Parts: sequence; structure tokens; C-alpha cells
Amino acid sequence: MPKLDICFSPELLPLYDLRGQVAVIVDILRASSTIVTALGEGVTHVFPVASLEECAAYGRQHGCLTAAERDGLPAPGFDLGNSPFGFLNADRPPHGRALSISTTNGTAALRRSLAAEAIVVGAFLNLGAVADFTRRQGRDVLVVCAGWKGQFCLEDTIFGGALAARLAPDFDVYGSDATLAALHLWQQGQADLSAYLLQSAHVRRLNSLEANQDFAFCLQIDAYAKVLPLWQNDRLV
Ligand code: 3SL
Repeated sequence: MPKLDICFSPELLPLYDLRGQVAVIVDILRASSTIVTALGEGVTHVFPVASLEECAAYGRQHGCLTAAERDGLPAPGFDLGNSPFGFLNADRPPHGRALSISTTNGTAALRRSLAAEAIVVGAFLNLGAVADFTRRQGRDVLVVCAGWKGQFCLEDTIFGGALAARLAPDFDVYGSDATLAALHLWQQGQADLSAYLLQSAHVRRLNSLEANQDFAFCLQIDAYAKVLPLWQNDRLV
């Protein structure tokens, strides 16, 4: 039976062997939610890159939209920041455009997971699509939580618990304390995710940046039920 495990932070990735596994990259607030939204709103493909320089270079080379964030704020000189609402602006629809994006933790977590057999971006917005995909793959799954600058984040971990709950009993979701902890968080928080996460560090950080509408948006389960950002060559499609 395949197993699901959870890596609480990209700093812990050297402890895992991603070869042959499906990596689910999660940065609920907000990179993975923003990438899902962008693809759901008509962006053709996404180049997730670690540095601001690469983000700008991809923008020039591919003529694509650019989005960048550092410390929660839009990085200067790019078309957009890291808010999903950037892709919901009726005056500037993203249809048919590609996107390069660089964020503090989320896109860097993806770049550090390239040894995996398959890489998919997960969020509450596409939880069902990720669960269906991982079930079809039938391989071991590692949920890679982007965290915050190497630290544990509640919202990414509770997503891991939600995915584990969806994959049980077809997957072994009881094999590590990390997954057990995530399942416990999900059992505690699922009835009112918003209330449960209110005290979390990143929610407080976003609130101080007046990005609290993003928080509620990113917690919508299966709002983009058909969006499955899959890594192919150098991009998410
Ligand atoms: O670090 C990241 O990847 C971002 O998602 C953080 S923020 O939500 O834009 O602050």
C-alpha cells in the first residue's frame, strides 16, 4: 500500500528521498493557492522560480505576466504580487498569458523538490483534484509544506491532514508522527478552518498587511476542483 508522509518544512527535505514519489507542494498562504487560481482563471502555464532575477528574466524571455512577493509584500517592478485576487481582476484578465512567479517560500519549496517522480501543487482550492491524482498515481506521496523561512506553518500542515483524510484507507496515513499530527490538526480544525487558523502566525502577518480577504479566499475547499498544476519540464501546466 502506498504511504503518505508530510515534510513540515523545506529545510527537512534532506531527510526524505523524493525519488519515485509524488511531491505535493503546499503553500496555502498564499503561493500554491495563487498558482491554482491563476491557472483556474485562464493562465496557460506557470514558471515558478526561486529568485526575483529569474522571475524578471522569464518575463522578458517568454513575454509572460510576472508576479513576485517578498515578506508578504508585492516585490517592486513586477506586474502582480502574490494575491489570488490579482488574477480575478475583470479589468486585467489573465486569459491566454503565461506567468512567472517567485515567492518567499512556496516557489522555492517547489524548486527544492525536483527529484520527485511527479510534482503537483496543492491547495484547499483544488484538494479533490490533488487527492484524485495522487490516488491514481498509486505511488508514495510526500506533502512538502513551504512553511515560513524554514519554520513550521499550521495552514500547510493542516492541508496535509486534509489530504491524508481523503486518501485513507487506500494509503497508509499512519506511518509517521508528522502525518498523525497533521490528521489530528485536521480533525480539530475542519469544522471551522477559518476560526482554527485565526491565531496562526501567517494569518496574523497577512492581517497586518491588510490581506485578510486572501485568507478567506484560500480556505475555500474545491473552488477550483478541476485545476491540477502539474510540473512538466520547466513549468506547471
Ligand atoms: O512565501 C510564500 O511563498 C508566500 O506565499 C508568502 S505570502 O503569503 O505571499 O506572504
